[in-house]
Amino acid sequence: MSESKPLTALPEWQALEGHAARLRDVPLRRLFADDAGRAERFSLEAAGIFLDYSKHRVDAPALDALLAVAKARGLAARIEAMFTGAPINATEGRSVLHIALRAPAGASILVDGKNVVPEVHAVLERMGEFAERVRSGVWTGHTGKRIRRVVNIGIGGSDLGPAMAYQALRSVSDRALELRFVSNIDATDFAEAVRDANPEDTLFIVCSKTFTTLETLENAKTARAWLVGQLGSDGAVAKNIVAVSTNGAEGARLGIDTANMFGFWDWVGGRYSVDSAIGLSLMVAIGPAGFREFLAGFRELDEHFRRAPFEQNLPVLLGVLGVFYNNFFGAETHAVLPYDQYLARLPAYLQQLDMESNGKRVDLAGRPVDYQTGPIIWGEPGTNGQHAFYQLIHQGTKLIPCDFIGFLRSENPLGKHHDLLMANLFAQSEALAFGKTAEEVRAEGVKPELVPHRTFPGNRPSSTLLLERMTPAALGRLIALYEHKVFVQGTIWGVNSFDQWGVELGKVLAKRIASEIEAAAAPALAHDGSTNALLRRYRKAQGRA
Ligand code: G6Q
Repeated sequence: MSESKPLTALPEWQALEGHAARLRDVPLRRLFADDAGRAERFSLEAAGIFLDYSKHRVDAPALDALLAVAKARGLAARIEAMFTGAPINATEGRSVLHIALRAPAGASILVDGKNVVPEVHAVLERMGEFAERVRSGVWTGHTGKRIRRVVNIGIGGSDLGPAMAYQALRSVSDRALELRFVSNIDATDFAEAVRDANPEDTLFIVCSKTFTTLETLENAKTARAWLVGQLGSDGAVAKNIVAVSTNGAEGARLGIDTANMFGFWDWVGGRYSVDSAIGLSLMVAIGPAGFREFLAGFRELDEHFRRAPFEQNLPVLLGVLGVFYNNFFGAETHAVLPYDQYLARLPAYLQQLDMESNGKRVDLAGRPVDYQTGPIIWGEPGTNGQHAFYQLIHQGTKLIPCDFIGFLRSENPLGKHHDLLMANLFAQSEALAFGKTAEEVRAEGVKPELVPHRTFPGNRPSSTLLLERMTPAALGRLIALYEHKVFVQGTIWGVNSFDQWGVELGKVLAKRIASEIEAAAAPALAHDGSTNALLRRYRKAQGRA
């Protein structure tokens, strides 16, 4: 594990304080007024994404200083280490190779001396065959009925990716098939997903990397019981349930035919797995060709990230800008604001990707950090957010850097909708950056006592990301962009972005408490007073001693 110098001891890091101090009171209005070419200079088009980062509180020297930190933290070497399969997930002794999931067939990426790319393509091939059979009606349920509903059972990384991507790609999905997603241990999730379903034409895809996750195992058992109960035969399991896992043996214990299991590898983190077999439900929805296009989008961004110089590198720029606000401007959160209804679940997906990756308090050497790490990620699609929480972003006391994401063309070009949608996006980033001065408000004839209320300070930074259309390739590019941005930030903060011990503790404690709740005789409770009392109250309500 890295024994490198602590981040705050680096002169490059210390230099950022000076840049932040210099820029803290410089309005974006001034930065634009002083530099007619700013919008052009601080924008970039690569891998199908146009990024305007001119509405950020940086100038050329500050940006150089931020990139110098990335260099000093060995970002270039770390990118190479990831792409070549080095075990950079040090706390779990694993490679981090989501990039191998979209590598071209002829590529070679070695893990322990073995090229993993042929296996990746072999699984993709099997997934493709299966997806085609379901889509064409060759694969039927136990009673011979064509599949009409696919229910993905999984949680966290085995749910959020396919759920977000299915919604994002509805316009290219087979409308004769409906996908549902069951993740929560709350039975309501399962009950509502099957309430109006016909078991004969319902296919469950159980997704679990480990096949040990409480929620998924319980939901899978319930699905099995529902199918067998409704169809009156154990035989239904083989045709109406398939599984995706790295742990085939556990899947088999549930009665799932190993022939209907799709594998992946421990070098794919859950939150980085939407482009592995975890995306099987998505592939059924959009077809193997659509899924290949999705992977091609990731690949384009991967190539860009690996090859482009830092000053023209989309994930690097977004990463360092985020670090600047997070560590030198006291920004605690970062908003993701997609101006596309199809991307409604993107903020939730990025919440996991970012917060589970960089929500860490020790560095790679195990030292507690003395600086802020990952921000809180949140957001909603525009324009809805404008009528809800944007008020705080405009006039509140907190600095919230924003990502505005828009598409040049709509998948549903109806009347003036798209022009109005985009007008709102551009208006918001403009208003946030430039605000409205008290003089401007007064000049509108506003009563003096209302002037402070109607003044907008501006200087609220944002990136604008524009893509051509909401296609599978565009979605792949966007996801890869954020994956690599998280990587850049994790590298600068020196944390392991690829473990999640914080999730594990909850899993272990819940298992222990579940057995105490279920015990027939009153268990000896040895928790804290609060937890003991809550458990007793709950047991009493269930009629247990
Ligand atoms: C993701 C996390 C976590 C994981 C779920 C489901 O990076 O590890 O969200 O994906 O806990 O785990 P399984 O796929 O093993 O069921």
